[in-house]
Amino acid sequence: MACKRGALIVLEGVDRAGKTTQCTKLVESFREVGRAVHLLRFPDRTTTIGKLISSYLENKSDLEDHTVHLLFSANRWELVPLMKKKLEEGTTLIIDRYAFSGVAFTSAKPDFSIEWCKAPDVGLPKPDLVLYLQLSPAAAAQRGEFGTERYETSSFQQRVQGRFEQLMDENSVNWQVVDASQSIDEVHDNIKRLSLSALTAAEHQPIAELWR
Ligand code: NYM
Ligand code: MG
Repeated sequence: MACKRGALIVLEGVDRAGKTTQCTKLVESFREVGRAVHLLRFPDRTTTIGKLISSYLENKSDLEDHTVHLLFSANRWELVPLMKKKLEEGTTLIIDRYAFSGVAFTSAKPDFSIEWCKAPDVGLPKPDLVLYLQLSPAAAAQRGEFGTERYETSSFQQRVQGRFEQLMDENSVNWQVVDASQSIDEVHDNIKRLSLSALTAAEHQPIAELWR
C-alpha cells in the first residue's frame, strides 16, 4: 500500500458498560496526538434503515426477529463504502458496536443460532481490534436503572453477555477484554494503550474480511 491505512477499532459490551463514553475519550486522545480519526456507531439511526431500527428499539414499531436482524446488518453494509474510504485515506475508525452486538443480541433470543446470526455480516471490514468492556451484571445494575428501550432488562442482558463470551472464544478476531468496573480514566488508559499498538500493527496490512 502506498500510504498507511487507518485502523478499525470496535468497542463492544453490554448496555451501560461505558462504550459511548470511552469511544468519545479515545477519539479525543487520538486527536491530541495528531491522528486522523472518525467516530461511527451502530446502529446508525440517521439513515432510512437506521430510522426503522430506531423505531423498533423505542418500541414504536414491531418487526419480525429475523427481519430486524437483517436490517441491523444492512445498516452496517450501507456504511462500508465510507468506512473503506476513510481507512484507505489513513483515518482510524472508532466504532461504538459492530457485528458482534448484532450476533450477541439476536442470538440471545430463543431459537437463533450464532451461526445463522453471523451469516449476513460475513465479509464486512474486519476490525483490527475489538475491545470488550467487561462489566458484571451486578456492577451494571449499580450504574442505575435501565432505559426504556427494547432489550434493556437484566435477564436479557445476561443472555447477551453469555453470547459475547461465546464469540470471544474464537481467535480469528483480535479480542481484548478490558475491566470496565474501573474508573473512567483507568479504563481509558487501558483502551488507549491497546488501541495505539493496534494502530501500528494495522498500518502495513490490507483490510481483512470478517468471519471469512
Ligand atoms: N443492537 C445493536 C442489536 O440488537 N443489533 C445490532 O446489530 C446492534 C449494532 O441495539 N441494546 C442493539 C444493542 C442495543 C441497541 O444500541 C441500541 P445503542 O448503542 O444503545 O444505540
Ligand atoms: Mg444504549
